[in-house]
Amino acid sequence: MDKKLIPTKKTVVWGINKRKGDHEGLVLGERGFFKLDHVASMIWEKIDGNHTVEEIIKSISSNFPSVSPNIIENDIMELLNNLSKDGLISFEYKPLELLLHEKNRRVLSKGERDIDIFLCSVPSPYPREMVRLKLISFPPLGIGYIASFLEQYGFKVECANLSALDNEQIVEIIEKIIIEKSPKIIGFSVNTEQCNSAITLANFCKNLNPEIIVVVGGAHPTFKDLEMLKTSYVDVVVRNEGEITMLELAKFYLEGEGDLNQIKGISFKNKNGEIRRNPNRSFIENLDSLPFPKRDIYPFEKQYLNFRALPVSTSRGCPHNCVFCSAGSLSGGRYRMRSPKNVAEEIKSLKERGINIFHFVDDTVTAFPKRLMEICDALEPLDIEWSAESRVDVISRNKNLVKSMKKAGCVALQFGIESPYQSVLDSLNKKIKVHEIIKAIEFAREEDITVAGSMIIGLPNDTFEDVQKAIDFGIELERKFGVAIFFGILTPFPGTQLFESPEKFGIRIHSFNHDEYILANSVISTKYLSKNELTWLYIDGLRRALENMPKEWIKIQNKIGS
Ligand code: B12
Ligand code: SF4
Repeated sequence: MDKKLIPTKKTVVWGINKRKGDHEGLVLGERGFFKLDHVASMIWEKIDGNHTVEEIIKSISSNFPSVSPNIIENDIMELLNNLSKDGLISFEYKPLELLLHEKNRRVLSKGERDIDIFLCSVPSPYPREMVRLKLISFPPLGIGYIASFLEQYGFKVECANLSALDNEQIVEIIEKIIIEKSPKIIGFSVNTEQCNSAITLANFCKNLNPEIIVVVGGAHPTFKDLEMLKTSYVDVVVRNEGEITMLELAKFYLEGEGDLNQIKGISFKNKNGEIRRNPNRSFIENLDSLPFPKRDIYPFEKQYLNFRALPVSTSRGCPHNCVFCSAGSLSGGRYRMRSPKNVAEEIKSLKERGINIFHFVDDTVTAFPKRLMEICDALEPLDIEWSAESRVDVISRNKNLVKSMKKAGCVALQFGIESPYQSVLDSLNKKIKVHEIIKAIEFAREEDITVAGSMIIGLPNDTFEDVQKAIDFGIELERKFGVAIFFGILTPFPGTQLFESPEKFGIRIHSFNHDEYILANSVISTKYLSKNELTWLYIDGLRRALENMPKEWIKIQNKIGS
């Protein structure tokens, strides 16, 4: 083994049990959980994508001065080889930053412009192997909507989902697009965990062409506009919805029309380098007025027929305001819906292109049962399959709605269960009842709809024992009803009440490194639980949930993909 190689974890799911003073690790690999002893855990912690094998050996040796360095070196190499054989680490991965540093600064000659705007969603720090599980490789809708809107006005736009590519491919595609097609604007779609990658890539683009305009939008920049602009690689932040704002920006930068100071919904740096935040833009009320989103998004344009499910959005926003979720503030509390006819037309047009499976990405597609009934009536003759997320309250009160959903092709539903304790649900402003959780699951299962439920580890006021009992509750739902349970650690995303006032909920935020905001490792501690205890409880919950995962869910997941 070349000691200059950098070993990198292929999983983000691991934890060390420090509660009882021991130092034992538990790691989730593709073939289940692996236990790591004391020393192996120390080595595992060093495998962070930044240390070479040589550096890891040096650092571990310094902890054991009385042991011969040769023995330590051999043991470490053997362990690394075994971890690699078990599929837990890889040696080929190069961090994006490293790859980009290897590239020379290149200033473009001004040529003909092939495209006006390049839009992409950026990679997350998740190891690329997670992509193989198709967790993040949907063709994204946000940039798809903006692209088709801009194309209506004659702008030439190309899109890519960089989340679905490995780092070498990302560098290659960005270079190719910027050098060969010379777009004037590059736009990045950014969630919190992707914000560091977005900044790194923005820097790379500016190096390739210092005149390119970098625009960022999406859930993270909407609330962290100043943070993004301070990096100096970002020119404009688009807050909230992007279609109309991006059109005005395109007109300004490409046609010299308008004035940045007058474009609503942007934050930007003016000529003097001062940061300006313009007033908010109002939300689009008539969603039917938008063109259907562009679906030809690299690398999906040729492959998406083989892809498992295509995302469709039938509404925007959420009328609720749960303290851990940014859906309410992202949409300014404005819930807007497409007409059933408009939704059916889009699905029909995709069906004509050979697509039969869809995933409704709405925050809550069931908010207005009457509209959903009408959508179901329109979808029934199309003979398609679909999945969606829903609140439990609506489903628990509408058995007929569930029947119609089933007839219209609904094969899977995901419910936000969050907690089995009524007082905790109330403190989250979730506005659901525990009995509604059970009822909704029963109704869906009676119609043979596969059910997944998400639950949160680390809710305010939960003790170690409370969380263990909450996990028991989730496992019981798996065993009794065949529900697939997914746990996530409470994470204070920008735009949530939890982020704005953590102290109100007895939460301490320990890390503002957004790479860590992935729900699988803790960035907080609560009144009763430390950061490590939360991670450990999460892993324990995950392990038990996977052991009891209904086979039916695995089948449906292979079909739907998320
Ligand atoms: C579908 C979805 C997913 C899919 C994404 C698939 C894909 N490739 O599209 C999957 C399941 C993979 C996923 C995963 C996760 N998700 Co998610 N997801 C969503 C969901 C439900 C819908 C997204 C969507 O398509 N919306 C419809 C489109 C039209 O809206 P949009 O994307 O917001 O885009 C508009 C604007 O934001 C803006 N805009 C967006 N990008 C850009 C770019 C530019 C240049 C401009 C100008 C404007 C702009 O303009 C668009 C059009 O108006 C949203 C909730 C929501 N309401 O948006 C959560 C949401 C985005 N997800 C969220 C989270 C937390 C996650 C996960 C961390 C959860 C997890 N660990 O499992 C991961 C992280 C993945 C990642 N790498 O970032 C949070 C993000 C919070 C945050 N601050 O980061 C959201 C907001 C949910 C919530 N309410 O908290 N997610
Ligand atoms: S958790 Fe669900 S119901 Fe609550 S605000 Fe978010 S999307 Fe709406």
